[in-house]
Amino acid sequence: ASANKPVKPTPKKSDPVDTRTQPCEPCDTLSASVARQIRYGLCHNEQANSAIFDAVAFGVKEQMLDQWRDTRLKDNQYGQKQVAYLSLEFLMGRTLGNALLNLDLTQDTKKLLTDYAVDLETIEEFEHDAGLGNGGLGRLAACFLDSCASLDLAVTGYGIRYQYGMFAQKIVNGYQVEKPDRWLRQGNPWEVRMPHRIVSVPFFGQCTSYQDKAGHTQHVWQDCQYVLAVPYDMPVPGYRNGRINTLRLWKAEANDDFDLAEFNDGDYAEAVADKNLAEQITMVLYPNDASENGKELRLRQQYFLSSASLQDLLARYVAVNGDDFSQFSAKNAIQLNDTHPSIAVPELMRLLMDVYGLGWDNAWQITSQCLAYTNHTLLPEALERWPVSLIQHMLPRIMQIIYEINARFLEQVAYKWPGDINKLAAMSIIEEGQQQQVRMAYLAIVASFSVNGVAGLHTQLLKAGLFSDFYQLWPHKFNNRTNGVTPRRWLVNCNPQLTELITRHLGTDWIHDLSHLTALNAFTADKAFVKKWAQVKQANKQVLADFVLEQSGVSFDPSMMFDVQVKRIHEYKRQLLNVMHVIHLYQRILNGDTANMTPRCVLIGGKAAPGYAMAKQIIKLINNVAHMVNNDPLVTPYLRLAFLPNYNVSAMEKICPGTDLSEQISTAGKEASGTGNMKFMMNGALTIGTLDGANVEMIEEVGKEHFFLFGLTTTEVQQLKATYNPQTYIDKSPALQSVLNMLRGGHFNLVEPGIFDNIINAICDPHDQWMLAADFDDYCRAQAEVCALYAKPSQWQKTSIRNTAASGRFSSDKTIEGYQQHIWFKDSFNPVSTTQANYGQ
Ligand code: B1H
Repeated sequence: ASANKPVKPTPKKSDPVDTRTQPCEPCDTLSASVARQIRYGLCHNEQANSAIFDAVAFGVKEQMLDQWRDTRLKDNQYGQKQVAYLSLEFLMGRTLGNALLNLDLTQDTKKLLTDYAVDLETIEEFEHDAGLGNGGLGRLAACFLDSCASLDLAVTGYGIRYQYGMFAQKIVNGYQVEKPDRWLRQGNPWEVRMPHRIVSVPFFGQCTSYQDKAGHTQHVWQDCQYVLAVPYDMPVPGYRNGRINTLRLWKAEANDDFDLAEFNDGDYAEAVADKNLAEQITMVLYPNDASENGKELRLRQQYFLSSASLQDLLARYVAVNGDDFSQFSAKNAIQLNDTHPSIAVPELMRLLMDVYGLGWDNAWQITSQCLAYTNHTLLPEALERWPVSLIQHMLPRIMQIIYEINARFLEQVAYKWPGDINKLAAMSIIEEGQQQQVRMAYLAIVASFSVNGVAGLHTQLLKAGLFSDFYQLWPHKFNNRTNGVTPRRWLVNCNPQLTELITRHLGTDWIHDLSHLTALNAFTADKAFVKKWAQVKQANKQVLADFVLEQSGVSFDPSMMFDVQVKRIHEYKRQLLNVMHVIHLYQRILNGDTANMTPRCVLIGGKAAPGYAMAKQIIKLINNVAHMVNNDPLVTPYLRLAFLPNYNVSAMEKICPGTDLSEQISTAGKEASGTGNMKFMMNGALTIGTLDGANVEMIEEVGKEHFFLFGLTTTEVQQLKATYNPQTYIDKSPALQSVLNMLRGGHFNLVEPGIFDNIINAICDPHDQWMLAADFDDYCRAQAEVCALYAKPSQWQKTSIRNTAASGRFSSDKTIEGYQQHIWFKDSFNPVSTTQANYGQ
């Protein structure tokens, strides 16, 4: 079989019957839909709450179908540019609450559920999180989908329908244990299988070429194995605007090309069973928040997603426009969420040339005018490289195209820097060495018209560091788009009480335009408002305390300060610094030094990549420290510590409304943006943090007097690196000495000697990139300021109001407006001049 089987443009068919005008039973109300689902959809008489959830979800989906189809029909006319957001991750969480909010069906649902004697909150708990992502990057994609639909943009998310999402985390004897997440076991009421849009993705085989009649060299990729890509669509409703966008998730299935030889040998069953290999491609999400280097199956996933999505886009274009591609880049933009789908670069070239018959120059012009690349990390270990030999073997035609892209690109480099051989080596898409590798970020930059970072500081560092050569060559490609989060999920839906309070004073405009929240500043002078604000926080803290007790067995007292750090466990995020501070407080309490100490409950949650030993040890340390702290009745009036197992999207919906203090304490220059920081701020938490990622811009918005800033700056971290000596900091800090002594003495691991040696050594190692010792004292100083302010409740509450008021810039609506104006629709907008900010380096 050849990968370039000609695909005939589907002729435009005029439907003989417009099914929408055909008579059918009315489904004009949600309660009618739900009643019908219960009667005819479920086919059993179970009235269990899980069955009610299914009926409601199917009913809500039914309510969306007309608008969903209308959106598609409209978009297929290409009245506005279509955007495809390609991402290996969409961390959607639950759908029901958010869909009801956006469709304005929450009240109807509450009302109809009284007939079934159950409330909405109970029903919602029966929905399994769609955990198709690791952390910030995947959740960002989900927030973007909500904002795009709410801004009435024709944006389609393309991802993978993993059968197993992010693993479930159990804690056994303080250690993380991973359990598979079979999120589809109960079925997924939101998805619709779209068998008429199946495409076929080639793997393996080899390349040959021949001269065609016109004397052009034609390439054929042949003897490949094909895997079917079956789309499952999920609806993405905009906020009360009638638009329903689509998240299209691909599932891998075997095709029916049975191996005849095996069949004739009588091994029919074996031949069929073999086909399971194809289906492995979409079996499991890789649970690493820094890339999984060199895993063959991961590359298969990346190519599978890229090829299927591009084939889908091209087929849709051709169905409307025929095979004249001159308008393709005017009508399509493709956003690459990090390099994970960057194999789309050569794949788009391949499809345009080998399937649709375009020449190189034409194909390159189109490709480089529609692709845009977002970088999410500066960490070297997360920069993707694939061995040339692996791509050569799995995707031979793709490797050919990458070589050609590189050859043409290096000509431009030679032209810009004549005679500079080092530049050629430094910028080449192919990295030389023992094993040749393809640098996926360079491939993405070369082919994209836009390269963006995800916060001001991050973008500045990309331009000055990692991508500086490319920035010199193509400064116009580089731009910043600071991340954001959707205020629908992260304020309105997760914090109804605060929403009600805000709306009572500001009306509802802020839900569309979060900058209106600045009007809250005026209410810091209104005593009754401040009091109400405090009451809402108190109620949310009670909800969070109940949740923590249920999940971790630790009892939190809502009269104490709630200090929270939830995110993936990673050394650069410095959960360890947090624990060291907890140990410091613990020692102070044991020493009777409790004057000026504000009682606090510390909550830490997050998953460690299963292969990341140090991160797993840090989880164990948190749990062991928690054990000592929580079981000492002299300590618990001042301090409690809980590790929350299985942190995920729906947990965060309970956590951020009930948090007083948000911990954003990464080593400066390491966290590209952060988005949890924004969710906490929106819900009125104060932040203790470093000058890193989007914290920098949060400080710009709220003012540094309303933020607990500490630690080295990025420049200081860089300068200190060569001469860093933790011992000098330890010598200067009695507090740090005591913490290290207690750890060394085995106080937290009396029955498991030695288990924390690694951690202790890391802190004292001159190679400690995360510089915990250097920042420890200043962190404790900032924490003392936190205590002092918390002891003045009305000041604290006013600062809390100011934080929510200043969070408008971090709505993903704002972020998406930026993508729209400066990337996707660049030509149709006047360039807005921006002044260079200095991000506190
Ligand atoms: C972020 C990742 C990431 N950056 C590799 N990079 C992955 C890298 O599966 N992999 O191989 C998965 C994820 N994730 C995060 O993106 C940043 O650390 C955050 O700072 C940022 O807020 C978020 C969204 O931009």
